[in-house]
Amino acid sequence: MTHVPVQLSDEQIHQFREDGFLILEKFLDLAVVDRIDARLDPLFATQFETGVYPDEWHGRPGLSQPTATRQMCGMWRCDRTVASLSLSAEVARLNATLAGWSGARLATDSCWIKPPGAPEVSFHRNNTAFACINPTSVVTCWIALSDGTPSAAPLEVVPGSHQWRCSDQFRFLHAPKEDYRQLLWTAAEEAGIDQPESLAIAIPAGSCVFLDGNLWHGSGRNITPDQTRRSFAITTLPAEAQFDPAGTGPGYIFSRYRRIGQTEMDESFFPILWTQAGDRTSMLAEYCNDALVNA
Ligand SMILES: O=C(O)CCC(=O)C(=O)O
Repeated sequence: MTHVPVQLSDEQIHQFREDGFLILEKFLDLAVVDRIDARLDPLFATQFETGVYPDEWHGRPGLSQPTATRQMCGMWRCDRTVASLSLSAEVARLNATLAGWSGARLATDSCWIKPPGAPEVSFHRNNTAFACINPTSVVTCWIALSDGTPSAAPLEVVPGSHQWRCSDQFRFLHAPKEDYRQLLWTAAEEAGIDQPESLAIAIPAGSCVFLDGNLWHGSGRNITPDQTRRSFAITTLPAEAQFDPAGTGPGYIFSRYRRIGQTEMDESFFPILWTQAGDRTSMLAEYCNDALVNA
């Protein structure tokens, strides 16, 4: 089945810029959801179709606590079925259109699987992980792969918090010992906001939420006895993004891809997915299908 391109209205774009997020119901066909979802467990069982290991990996069945959140980043290089969604021009076009960019390149992809009992994910802003890149500006398309419920650790966002003037630093996000909203409280105080309110987003499988890179978000404990919450997120940068010169911004995983003495971002790691002018990194056509063109 072919995915029908989504036409974002001016109102939806305005809403994204005002609130810092936008929900799109029924974004993905359930056949695409199932195809991507079926690849995740094999990846956590170290079955990497391309032989490449991911950039980041948290929660290993058999080694970690059974309730640990399973998160992996940079999965598109490990598996070409996953890549067919991560590298889709459609997601990149929507991310770019909401942000007002003329093009988008992949920053990273990531899955977040929270089994019953999974602990909290600390509130954070995605831009913080990209501080070594200029502009430090990402948009994430977070896609529900399972039907969300209020008790199964839905994604929580703080509407309007992308506009706060506050600072923060990259931190480990999983199973915090302190209140998972602690950094949120600190940021709100710095921004002069009294009692910020978060909104839980429990959406059905195939629906998605776009997140501004400065929006504060996180998720609570999965308190259901039997529901695993599964999701997949695609994060993009503006097409023209470059590394800051070495040493000028904290790098986390991404600065390892900075070439010595150069600021250009290598398209093998940060491919151009969509531009208004119709550009796309040429190797993508060879690497995999586009899940939303040949769905
Ligand atoms: O799914 C979650 O619990 C957290 C997701 C998240 O932080 C992200 O996609 O940036």
